[in-house]
Amino acid sequence: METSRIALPIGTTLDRFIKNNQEQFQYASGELSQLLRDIALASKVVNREINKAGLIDIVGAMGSQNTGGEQQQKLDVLANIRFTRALTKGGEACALISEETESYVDLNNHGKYVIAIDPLDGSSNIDVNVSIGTIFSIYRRKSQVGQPISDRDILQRGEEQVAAGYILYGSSTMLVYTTGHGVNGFTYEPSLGEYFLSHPDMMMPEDGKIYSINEGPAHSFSEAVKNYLKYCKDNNYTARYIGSLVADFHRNLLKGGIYIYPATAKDVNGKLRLMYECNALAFIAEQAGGSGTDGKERILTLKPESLHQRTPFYVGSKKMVEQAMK
Ligand code: P6P
Repeated sequence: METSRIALPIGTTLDRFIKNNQEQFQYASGELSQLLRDIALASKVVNREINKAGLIDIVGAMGSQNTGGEQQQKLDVLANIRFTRALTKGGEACALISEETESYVDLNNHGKYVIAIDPLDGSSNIDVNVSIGTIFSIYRRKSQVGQPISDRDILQRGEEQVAAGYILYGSSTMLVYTTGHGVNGFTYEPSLGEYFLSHPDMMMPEDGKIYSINEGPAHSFSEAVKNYLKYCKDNNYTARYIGSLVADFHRNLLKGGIYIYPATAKDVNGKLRLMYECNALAFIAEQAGGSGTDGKERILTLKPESLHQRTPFYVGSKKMVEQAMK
């Protein structure tokens, strides 16, 4: 049961905001709050490493591959270590699903929450100094605390998320998250080591004129996608594609727009991952008045069959996603 929402002023610290948020939930006992703090702490460490990546030997590829056969960048692996360590020390998470690890990681059997995370998305942009991001989803475990983790804890639908967010390591570093009661954005002040509320109650414009898609493989797009792209061009929309999902999503959240990664000849189920990319951003989009689908269904209703499964992804302004679905 929620008590009355108190609108906190711009400049409120993330910690104060989380504490205030918790007080709205009569039975909240603080674990979710602590979990959000653990994620924020890890993001501060990753942010520091990203900002000096050019100066110390952590750019470039590891020479290894991740679960999807993609070249692991050194910062990918570092970010995964940082988040895994923060969540392990925090003790609130019982299991971690990560793009960087084949199976889920058992963390602490007494933790109440399951985290799905892409520690560093857009890693191909790291060496060219383009914005990159972390994406996370938080679920409540289904099994009893203390019991072994099972697939029913791990493979949950996006609509079961209790919280989701992203960190955008851009010209400024921002943390944007929702606990199902709206979306709020915090800007990081490195000299103080604090996130401050800068974008309260974020709402995605209902319509927009920006479309984000890699048209390289357009020859293999479905007729529906080709028709939608023609519609965008006939209506003089603007094409903006950074090649970093979090950066494209964040711009569309602020200005209105649609991001599409459809099925292609190379990625017949799309390239993006349901568990640790699409579910989180679809939850945020819906909380901000937008929508997220796989071209047919709401992303949040899709039943995951495996940890790293891919899905076509259409996310952004409600009217633009509806138009693309026609
Ligand atoms: P492409 C980055 O690898 C990523 O997962 C997203 O951040 C980005 O939007 C997309 O893939 C880029 O993929 O095929 O256009 O290079």
